[in-house]
Amino acid sequence: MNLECLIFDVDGTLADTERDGHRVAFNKAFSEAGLDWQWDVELYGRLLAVTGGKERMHHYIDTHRPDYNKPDNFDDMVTELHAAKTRHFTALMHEERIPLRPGVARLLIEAREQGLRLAIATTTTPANVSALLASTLGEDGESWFEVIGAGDVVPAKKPAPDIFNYVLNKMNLSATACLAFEDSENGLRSSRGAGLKTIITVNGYTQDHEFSGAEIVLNNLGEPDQPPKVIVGPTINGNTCIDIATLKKLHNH
Ligand code: XBP
Ligand code: MG
Repeated sequence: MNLECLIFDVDGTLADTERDGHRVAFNKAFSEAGLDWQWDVELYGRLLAVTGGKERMHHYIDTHRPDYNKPDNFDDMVTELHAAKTRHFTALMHEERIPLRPGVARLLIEAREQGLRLAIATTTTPANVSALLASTLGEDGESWFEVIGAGDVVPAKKPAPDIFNYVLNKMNLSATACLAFEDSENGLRSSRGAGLKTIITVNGYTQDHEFSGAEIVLNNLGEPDQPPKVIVGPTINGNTCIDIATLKKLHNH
């Protein structure tokens, strides 16, 4: 089966958005609302076990704040807090402080040159994806991706496979014609659940996750002058970075 399409997760995979993007935006929304909820770097790492911002806030209150008396309209309050958080996150992206991870732009450009199809499968809100792509790839960045599966478009977020299945259906592709790119255990469970071979690039929050079932686990995709480190998986030729030729080999493996 030929490799036809690359499907990317966003948070932690395209860019390291969690610690200095999402976490900061949540905290801004909380203090703006007069709440004493503040998520430090370490706590946020634990809260990442639950994907989705609204789901994460519910999880925080349920597991970390037994002292908090939920008002009757708690669900609406979380929805409002989440809208404020999205506003803060997109504003942060427009400040252009969070770059794409090593090798991401290079690989996307090469994929486009070689006629591969590109898509996104993420739990984050669509506006966040648009803001990140515009700030890193330019105003037409979103148009590089044929389908952007994001947020509440499927009811069950990662680790459920639904968002990857949604993208495959929209593109009329079988999983065997694609590779997925993920950074986390929840992401890998989701992509594998949809039958996708998966490339993992770890980050500070996910380096100790369980990645069995991945084709390869790397520190990042690398650049020609900055080869990636293979953490688990086959050696890639010499000093090369992850390019389309390497991906085709991993896909046929
Ligand atoms: C990303 C997430 C998202 C963001 C927050 O997971 O878990 O929930 O942290 O996004 P993945 P929203 O990279 O596996 O898709 O606040 O917009 O929900
Ligand atoms: Mg991720």
